[in-house]
Amino acid sequence: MKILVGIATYNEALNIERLIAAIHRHLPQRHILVLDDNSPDGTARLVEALAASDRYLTLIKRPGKLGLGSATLAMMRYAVDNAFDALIVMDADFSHDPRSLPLMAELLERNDFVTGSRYVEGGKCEYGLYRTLVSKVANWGARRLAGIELRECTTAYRGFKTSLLGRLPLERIKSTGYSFQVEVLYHIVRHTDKTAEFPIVFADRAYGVSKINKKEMVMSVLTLLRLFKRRVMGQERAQSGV
Ligand SMILES: Nc1nc2c(ncn2[C@@H]2O[C@H](COP(=O)(O)OP(=O)(O)OP(=O)(O)O)[C@@H](O)[C@H]2O)c(=O)[nH]1
Ligand SMILES: [Mg+2]
Repeated sequence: MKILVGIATYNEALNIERLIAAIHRHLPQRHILVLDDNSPDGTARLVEALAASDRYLTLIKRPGKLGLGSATLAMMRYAVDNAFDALIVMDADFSHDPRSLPLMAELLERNDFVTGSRYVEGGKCEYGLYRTLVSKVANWGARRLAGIELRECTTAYRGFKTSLLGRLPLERIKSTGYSFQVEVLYHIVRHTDKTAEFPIVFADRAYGVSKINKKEMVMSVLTLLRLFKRRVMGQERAQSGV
C-alpha cells in the first residue's frame, strides 16, 4: 500500500525534525507531507532543509494560519490527487506516538478508517482535569448529537483509505478548525462500516504551546448542534420518503 503520512504544523520547530526522523524509523520508505501555515518560528525552513536531501519528504507552505481542519482537508486532497492508497495524519507535538504507525498501516489493509483511541481498553489520556472534561463532553456530544458510534471521535491520530476520501462530500464540510475532526467523522461513518479503533496513550505535547483556545471550543459546540440538526432533518426526510 502506498501510504502518505501528513502532519499539519504551526510553530512546531521544537518537534518537527525529531518527528520526521521517528516516522522514518517506524515506517521506512514512506512519504511524509508537512503542511505549514507560515509558522513564525521557522518550522518550514527546517523542513525545507531536510527535504533537500530526503526524497520522501514534501513541504507545502500556505501564506497564513488557516486552521487545522483546513490543513487536514488540504492533505486529504493531496493524498487523493497524488494516487496514494492511504493517508495517516498525526499531530507534530508527539502527543501521537509514532510507534503506533506500523499498526495503523496494518489496520488500514482491511479498514477504510482507523483512529487512535483513548477510550478503548488499553487507551489512556494524560490530560489534566479540565481538558479531560472537555474531551469527555466533546466525545459524548459527538456520539449523542452527531450519532457517531465510535468511542473516540475527536483525536486527530487517524488513517484513511483514499478510496473512502474520494467518496466523501468534503466540499460540504464547514469547519476549518478543530471541530473538523467530528464533522469529517460524521460523513465517514455514513460511508463505511470498516472502521477500527486502537488504544493510544495520549501524551501532553512535548514542546511548544497549544493552539486550542476558547474560540475553537465554541466552534465545536456549534458544529455539534449543526450536525445534530442535519441528522434529525435527514431522518425526518427519510421517514417522510422525501
Ligand atoms: N497548518 C496548521 N497546523 C495547525 C494549525 N493549528 C494547529 N496546527 C497543528 O495541528 C496539530 C494539533 O495542534 P495542537 O496545538 O497540538 O492542539 P492540541 O493537541 O489540541 O493542543 P496541545 O497539544 O495542548 O497543544 C499540531 O501539529 C499543530 O502544529 C493551523 O492553523 N495550521
Ligand atoms: Mg497537541
